[in-house]
Amino acid sequence: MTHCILIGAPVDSGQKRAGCLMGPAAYRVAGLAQTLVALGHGVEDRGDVSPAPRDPVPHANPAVHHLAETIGWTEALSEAGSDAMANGFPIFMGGDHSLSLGSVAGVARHAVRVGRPLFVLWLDAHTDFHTPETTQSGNLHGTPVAYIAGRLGFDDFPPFPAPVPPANICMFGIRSVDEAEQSALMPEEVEINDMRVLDERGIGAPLREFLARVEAVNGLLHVSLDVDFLDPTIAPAVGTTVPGGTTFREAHLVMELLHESGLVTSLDLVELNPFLDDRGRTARLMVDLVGSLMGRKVFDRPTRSF
Ligand code: NNH
Ligand code: MN
Ligand code: MN
Ligand code: MN
Repeated sequence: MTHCILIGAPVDSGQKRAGCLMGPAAYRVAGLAQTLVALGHGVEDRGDVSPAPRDPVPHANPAVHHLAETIGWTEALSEAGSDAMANGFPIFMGGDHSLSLGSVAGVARHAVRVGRPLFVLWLDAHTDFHTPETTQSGNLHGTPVAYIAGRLGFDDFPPFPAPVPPANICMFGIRSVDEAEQSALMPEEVEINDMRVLDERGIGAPLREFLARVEAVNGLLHVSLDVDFLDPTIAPAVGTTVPGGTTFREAHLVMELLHESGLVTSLDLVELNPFLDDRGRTARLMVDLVGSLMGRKVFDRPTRSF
């Protein structure tokens, strides 16, 4: 039994296509809490975080937009995340991916408190490794991994508490990388399992290898699930669709393996734009994936027999 803490993060400032702010409501309507309760977990819904409004913050890169608002979310979600980590298993219901600037900062504060290394599993079509200086779209949802890894260029943000060593960051589903991200990632040890790797090796083997690394050092594991990790044919409710994403079963297998590992300690659900959904199917798929992560099985074997 896990004590799940739902944190609504209706963040829409990290990109330009309005709608992610309806994400938390969609997860509630799609039955996230009920799914967790049916699996035997406790659920505490802390409602939606709502940062105080603040004055605009200018930036040298004129493309950058909603900087002040995104800093506000970062501070508020870091606080909410750090509190929730001390009491249970936080599930951040987004909201666009800029929410992870704050959610992972909060988790990292907790990691320092308990003296355990933090690992991050990034499930996404994109590497989100821009800084506010390198982004061409100006969309700050393309920056959280750079912040988490301690890249320079985030002076306007609160300093990231204990940056995560790049070798502790592992990505799956990658199929859209900007040039500036490519060159910044090249010398780093971030593990990038792009779609080519998944085509060649399948998703299970590289995931098991990563989980073994987490387990070996008793790490905390934060999972950040971007809707566009999934193929747009099964998950249309996202502003940045990229063809060639993961299948229904690949995504569930990831969640099933994560459950079996018992290592996951926090989760982001990001980029759901309910305004773009097809009769709620993307929201329901995301909730079902959380179901697999939290213990729902296709067939309940006494031991793993394969
Ligand atoms: N790399 C692009 C940018 O920074 C796209 C980022 N979009 C995402 N990230 N959805 O997950 O604008
Ligand atoms: Mn706006
Ligand atoms: Mn993303
Ligand atoms: Mn993405």
